[in-house]
Amino acid sequence: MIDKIKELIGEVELFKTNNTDEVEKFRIKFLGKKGEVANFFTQFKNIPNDKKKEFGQLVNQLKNSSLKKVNELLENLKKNSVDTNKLDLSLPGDSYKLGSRHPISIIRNEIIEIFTRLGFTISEGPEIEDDWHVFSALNFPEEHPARDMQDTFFIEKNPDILLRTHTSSVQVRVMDKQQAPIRTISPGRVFRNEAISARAHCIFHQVEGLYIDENVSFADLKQTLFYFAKELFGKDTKLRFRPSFFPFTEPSAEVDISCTLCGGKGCNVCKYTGWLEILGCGMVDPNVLESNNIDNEKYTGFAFGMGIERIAMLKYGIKDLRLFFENDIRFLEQF
Ligand code: 2NM
Repeated sequence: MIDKIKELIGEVELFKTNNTDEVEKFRIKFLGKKGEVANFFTQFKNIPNDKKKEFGQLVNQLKNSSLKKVNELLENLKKNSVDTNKLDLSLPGDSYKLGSRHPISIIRNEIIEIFTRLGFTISEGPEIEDDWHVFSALNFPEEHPARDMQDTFFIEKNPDILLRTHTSSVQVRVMDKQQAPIRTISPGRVFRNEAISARAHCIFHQVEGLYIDENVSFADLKQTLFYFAKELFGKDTKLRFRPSFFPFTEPSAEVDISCTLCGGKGCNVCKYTGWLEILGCGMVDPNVLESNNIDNEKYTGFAFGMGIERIAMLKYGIKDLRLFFENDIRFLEQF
């Protein structure tokens, strides 16, 4: 009997719970009317006289430690639970911080929407490319400086595997799979081996366009880009074409829009010229059509390419390109 009480005292010491029902079960087991403590007290008269003192002390110890344990557990439960009587259910909840789209995604989606309205499809392709799709199929001569390590990132010093420097490589893949007519734009990330500054980054985003059909002329190119610029920058936007050079187009041009800030009067954004450069374009060089197995007697085409960061900087008045890549929430939540 003495050993049994000692064993129960040990059990009481070790008992733990976070559950109100378990505490009540424990209380009934030890302190209830028919519980262990009451049971031992009724046995008291049967205990031999020389053991009564020790027995009585142990039963009292069991009773006191059980009481203490129950109080402790109830106190704990109270501390850790919310008092629903004091809870004001009419208070407004904590507000969630909603995320927002990255400015590059916003502009890319706007560009995509404008060109899909003109019947262009969207095409995508790999960021790791081979020389053929990035350079050779696009009429870049063997000794063209873009093929230099200084300008292009090569994978493991293999001059055939590289990070695409423009998304025209996607259009080579479209021409592989699809015959003319083709009307597609390819938005995507491109890579150039450049020192990072406020105006340049080694990773940026482009949208390139390709339109191939019978009788496509420079007039079609101008009209398409004119519509695009008015949709993106507003209906009063003027366009200026300046002769230029790209390996994959002939003739080629760079396109300026009238300054979005001063409307052409001259300000520090347009460096007092009234014009801002937004893209490059031209008539697809017949060599490119031939390299891609498109009949260059029957078909002509135009192509263009623009940097999304540059357009976002102009539209939002952002002065440092690096902001697009830092993911500073104070910058991002403004869009
Ligand atoms: C530019 C400027 C001019 C271009 C050419 C092609 C393709 F695939 F047809 F050859 N895609 N994009 C192109 C033409 C890109 O970016 C400044």
